[in-house]
Amino acid sequence: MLIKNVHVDNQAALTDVQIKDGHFSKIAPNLVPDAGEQVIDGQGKVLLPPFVESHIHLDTQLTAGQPRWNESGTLFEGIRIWGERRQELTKQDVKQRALATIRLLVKHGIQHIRSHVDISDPRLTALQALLELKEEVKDQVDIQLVAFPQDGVLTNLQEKGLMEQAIKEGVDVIGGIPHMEFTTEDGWESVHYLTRLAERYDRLVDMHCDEIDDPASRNLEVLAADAYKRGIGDRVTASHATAMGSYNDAYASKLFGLLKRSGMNIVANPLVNVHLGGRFDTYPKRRGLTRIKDLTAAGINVSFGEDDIQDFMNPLGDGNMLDVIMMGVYVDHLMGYHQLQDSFKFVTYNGARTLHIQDQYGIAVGKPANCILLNAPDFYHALNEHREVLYNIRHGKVIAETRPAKTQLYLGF
Ligand code: 17E
Ligand code: FE2
Repeated sequence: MLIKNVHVDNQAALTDVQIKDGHFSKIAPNLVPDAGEQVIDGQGKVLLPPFVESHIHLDTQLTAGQPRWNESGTLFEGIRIWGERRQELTKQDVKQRALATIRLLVKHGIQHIRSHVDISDPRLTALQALLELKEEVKDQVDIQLVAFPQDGVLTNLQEKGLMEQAIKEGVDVIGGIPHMEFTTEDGWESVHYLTRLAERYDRLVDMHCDEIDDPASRNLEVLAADAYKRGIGDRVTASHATAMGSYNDAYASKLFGLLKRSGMNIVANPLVNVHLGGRFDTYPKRRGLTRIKDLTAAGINVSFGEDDIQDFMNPLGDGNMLDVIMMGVYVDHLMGYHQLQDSFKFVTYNGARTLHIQDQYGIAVGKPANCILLNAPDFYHALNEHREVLYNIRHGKVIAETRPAKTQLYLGF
């Protein structure tokens, strides 16, 4: 396959990209197609590596209203509703909703997904379903599974055993939720316990960490210190980290030093956390997000996730990462022209770093030929005008193609 005239990685220069045997083979202007080679005319549009969804819960998606809607909009009501819905899970139910979600993601240019999966159900139904699904779809999308103890590993007395079982069944990543443990000390202990497990079983770590508007929720420093001391920072992620939006600046400054030294990653979920955050404030009302802009400026890796699509935590969402970016850049004041142009990195290269897949990711000779063609001359226009992913290409084969809708105006001017 030869893709002509594209702005690779949103760069100003135009080039061509050739694919052979599922890998990028040449990247240079004026390449000539071989006899019979498929040619895509990029028409001066942007070619990026596929979008990375670095935080979603495939087991809970598309359950909005089941058994009831989250009318308060709080995380806590959401967790209660899930506690009810979870009792009805079957493998088929999970697989069918997860597949429908993956279709939405692929349509919007995603090929790499990190999915948390709740392991509080002693039958581990959702995990079994997603382990099977991961295998079934692996030619089209890469899925990492995170063992997510929604009810806490110390708070829910069964959960330690379930965590070890989930690891043995093959999860890629160890999850956690220290801010939901009964006490501050239990939260810290859970972090130590889980990072120790990660070392013992050689797994990545991605905890829901301090997803609460409580400036006293400081599990992130414990996780960062563990990551630093164990030398596993690049394999460790804190998701949400929204308490950081409530920390004072002096403390944040100290924390940033530790985060930077640890080399760990942060995932922000701008849509869901703007929606769930600030729910206990009247006015002034906090935004409930982590410090995307400051973390980025400090050289700490931040990627974005959708978290939820049409469930008890988010009634909206259709798999489009542009919506996630849009919310993130608005809420954390990343609205400078260059910040907007660069904002694709939150759902591409930064996401790949979070997932620890950089070796196999990116548009470069020798790497797997995974890429997306956006219907825009640069990322600013793609974001602003919600442009389509025209082609989602996996190992040199088109796995999704979108034809833009055409509008005809009848205005007389
Ligand atoms: N569970 C949780 O604790 N936080 C979330 N944002 C979601 C599930 C989606
Ligand atoms: Fe989450």
